[in-house]
Amino acid sequence: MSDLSWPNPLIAGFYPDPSVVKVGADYYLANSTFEYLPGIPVFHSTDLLDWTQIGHVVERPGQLASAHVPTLGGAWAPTIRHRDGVFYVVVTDAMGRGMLIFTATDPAGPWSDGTVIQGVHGIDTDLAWDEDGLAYITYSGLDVTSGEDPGEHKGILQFTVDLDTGIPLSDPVSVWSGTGLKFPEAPHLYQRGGYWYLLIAEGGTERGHGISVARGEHPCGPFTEGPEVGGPANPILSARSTNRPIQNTGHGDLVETPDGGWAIVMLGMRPTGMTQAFSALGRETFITSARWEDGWLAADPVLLNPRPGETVFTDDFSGPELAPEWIGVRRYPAELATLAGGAAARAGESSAAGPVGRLVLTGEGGTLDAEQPVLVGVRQRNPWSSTTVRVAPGTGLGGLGVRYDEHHHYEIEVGNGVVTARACVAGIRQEWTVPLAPEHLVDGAVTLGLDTVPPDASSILAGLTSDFVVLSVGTGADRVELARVDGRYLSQETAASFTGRVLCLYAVTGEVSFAAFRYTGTD
Ligand code: 6LW
Repeated sequence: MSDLSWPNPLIAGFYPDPSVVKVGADYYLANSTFEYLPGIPVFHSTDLLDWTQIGHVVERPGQLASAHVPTLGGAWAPTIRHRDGVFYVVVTDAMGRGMLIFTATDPAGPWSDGTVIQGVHGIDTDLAWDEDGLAYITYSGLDVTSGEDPGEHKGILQFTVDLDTGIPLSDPVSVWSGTGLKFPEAPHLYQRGGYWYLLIAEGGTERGHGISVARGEHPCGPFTEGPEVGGPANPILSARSTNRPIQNTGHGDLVETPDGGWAIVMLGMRPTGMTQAFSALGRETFITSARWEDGWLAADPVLLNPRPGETVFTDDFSGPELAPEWIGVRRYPAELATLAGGAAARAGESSAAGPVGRLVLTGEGGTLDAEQPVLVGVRQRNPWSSTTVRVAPGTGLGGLGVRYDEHHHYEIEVGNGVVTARACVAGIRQEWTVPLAPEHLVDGAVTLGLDTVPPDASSILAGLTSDFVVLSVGTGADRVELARVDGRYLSQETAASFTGRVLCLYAVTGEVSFAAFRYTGTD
């Protein structure tokens, strides 16, 4: 399968730091989720091409210290592995509990409460076992446990650990830390053909990102690089200084393909623009073929190959619980959202306003600026997209938004007899308000729309190079566009959070009822 053309992105939207494991004929993949809950989605595939989300590692309070974690904190860079019938996810709860070991016999969950690795602080934990079953944690020496200045980067380090107790069995020692590029991170250790291979990312998660490899005879090294001449030179994979459509490629995990070939699953971004480019969707999951050449690993460039057709995600809120795509900020969607009318909708009844199923959020006074907004969201998965939802504000206030973080969000909301569109960028805010027109209110609900559209040619030439976010109310001939906002400010490069765009339903005050959520997107 190594000559197969991979779909790329492999998993679209904010799904960074992928780690993958093959167990028999099955593949499992996990990602970082930072301050969002539930945390660390687990995907399943049998062909490495099509992935279905089967659960989350973090689905209960207490597994991560997420309630007040700063933006950027939370679940950083999981590694998923399997041994003797047990699945392991090792991860850093950044600015929270620290390095954690989660286990499950079923990767769909439930996962354990998480065992803290005691006395060691770092990120990007990897897990591997030697022939005697001794567990090695290899990690990146950046201490983000406290949220204070992490100080000097200590390179790639390693220790052995008792996985049951989290107690280290040896002191951390330095292992190979790359070719000298910044931020050696994302180590993964593999045994193959008499060697142990240490795969790392270096160059930083921005445009200089890449993957480098060294090998040694023992899991603890010493590790040496491959030949500069005649062999694949480090970094074996990087888009740095290229104008390839997929940039920032790095943080990869190696996996055997179903036909015995090899592939690397990694994070990357799809920046748009001619000079300065902006990545609205954040860091996504990509894949490329890898191969062994004289005992060294080589990788192909990562090619853009979006899945054809339209991406459609609709939710009429008629199910017994929310779909796993819905996430919350520092709180679980299930804590915030009530589903109403679902049973009637399932029985096939509907009102003139559409499906009976409703999602109800009760505002607590906080806006999208809040540390814990009353919000449930799904990832924006395509650059060009259209999202609509029917909102019945009742006596409350709420709406539809797109969030990068609490300092970067655009939204449109209804309540108190008006419709307001708003753009918030790093504390700067602008609002556009119109009275709620009678033709927009049908059975107490209005349709709010949020589209992401390509910039026109003159905007591109003027350097407006991402997308426009269009905020509207109403449908058909009655649709009114309130604002068309430059999308650059909700991108990885500008917001600088590690996440991506999340399309969200939110309530500020009162009980706000949502129905007929519809997302469509194209690449
Ligand atoms: C992650 C590090 C990185 O820990 O970004 O791109 C950090 N790589 O490896 C957060 O995702």
